[in-house]
Amino acid sequence: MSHDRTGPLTRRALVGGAGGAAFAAALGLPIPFARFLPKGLVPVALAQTGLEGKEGLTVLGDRPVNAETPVHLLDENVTSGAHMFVRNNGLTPVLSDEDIANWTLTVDGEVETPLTLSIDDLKNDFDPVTLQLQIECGGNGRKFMTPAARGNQWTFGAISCAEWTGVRLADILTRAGVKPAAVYTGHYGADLHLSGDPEKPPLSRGVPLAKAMDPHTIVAFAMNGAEIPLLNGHPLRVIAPGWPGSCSQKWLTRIALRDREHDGPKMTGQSYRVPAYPVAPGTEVPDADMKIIETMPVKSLITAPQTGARVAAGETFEARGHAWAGDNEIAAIDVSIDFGATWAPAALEAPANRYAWQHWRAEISLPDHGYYEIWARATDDEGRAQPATQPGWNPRGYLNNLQHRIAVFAL
Ligand SMILES: Nc1nc2c(c(=O)[nH]1)N[C@H]1C(S)=C(S)[C@@H](COP(=O)(O)O)O[C@H]1N2
Ligand SMILES: [Mo]
Repeated sequence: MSHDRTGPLTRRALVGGAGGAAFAAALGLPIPFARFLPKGLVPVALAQTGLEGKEGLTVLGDRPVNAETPVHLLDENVTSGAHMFVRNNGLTPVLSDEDIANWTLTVDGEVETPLTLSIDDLKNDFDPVTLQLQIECGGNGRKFMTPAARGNQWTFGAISCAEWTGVRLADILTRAGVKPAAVYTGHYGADLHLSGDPEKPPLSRGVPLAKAMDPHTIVAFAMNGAEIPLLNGHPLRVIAPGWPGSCSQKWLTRIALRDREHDGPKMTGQSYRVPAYPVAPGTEVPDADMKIIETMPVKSLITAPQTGARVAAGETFEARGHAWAGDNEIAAIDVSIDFGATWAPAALEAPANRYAWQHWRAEISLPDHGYYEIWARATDDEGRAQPATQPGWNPRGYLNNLQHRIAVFAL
């Protein structure tokens, strides 16, 4: 297969080849002493793209940039750009106004008519859709896996639910004409591999054709009524809601229809895969026994009060948060103040639309002064509930949907 990526940044980057020349292309200036730049060192100007526009996130790493949202900052019903987590596998592209103005999406592979669409084409030639859609990193919760799994040690904050505007991927693919051989998509973005090699996409994942044709899978050009934040994929990204966030390609330049399961970087081996059968914690599992993660599991958060809160004993206060369940809906959410010995149902709102997280609230009063924990447990519409500790262990620490707990001091 070809790893050709289209789009302004990559075309520019391709002019120079790998290493220093590619960095120069990304920076828009030559690097006179590029020959002395040690291999593996990323120019500071690229590595420190930083977290512009973000507020209060916990930084897990800066090369690539990875930052999660403290749970209490996820209290908003619709996640703001400032509070949306960032998960990068490569370098955030450096984009000029011209790059954005000339942005195109190429649709090729197993299609009757390959397309090259500008963002104006998407806005003018297709029906717009606006939906609240949740995106959760497949590794959210990895920190709580025992034995530990390598990778970003996300706690609870690699989840967002913003309001996205774009067009249905199904409409784009239908316009191109889906060939009978097509079974999977392959997504490509304009971010640069950490090595600076423009031939190597940092990540290129895809979804089965049925998920691509789902009316909630979109190509988005706006978020919360404004531009998408650069770190979250401006000016164009896929949203394949309810599936690992890695299916939602940022800085989208190309979608290829494949006649087989896509095999781009992070699609194969152990990436975003779990054992096809339950394994004991710590087991080494051969690649052949790993299957691709599709829907994310049922999960919930307590976004208020903030953990560590002081409340008055015997007085009522509100606890609240959100719950979501991948392709499914939430059927119930229960809260406990006695370490899970007893549970009481919380009030649950319907989702704004399918694939939006659902808000819940509960009136709580703590009987006496002392230390308490509030635990939340969501159950999906197929009767699956969150476990109190880690669910099935898997080598890369994906899909950890253990219950969220907060500490509360009653005074
Ligand atoms: N082009 C590109 N798209 C990408 C990634 C990436 O590294 N490059 N990371 C993916 C992963 S693993 C996740 S979880 C989501 C995170 O989306 P966010 O950074 O907007 O929160 O983006 C996905 N899309
Ligand atoms: Mo992810």
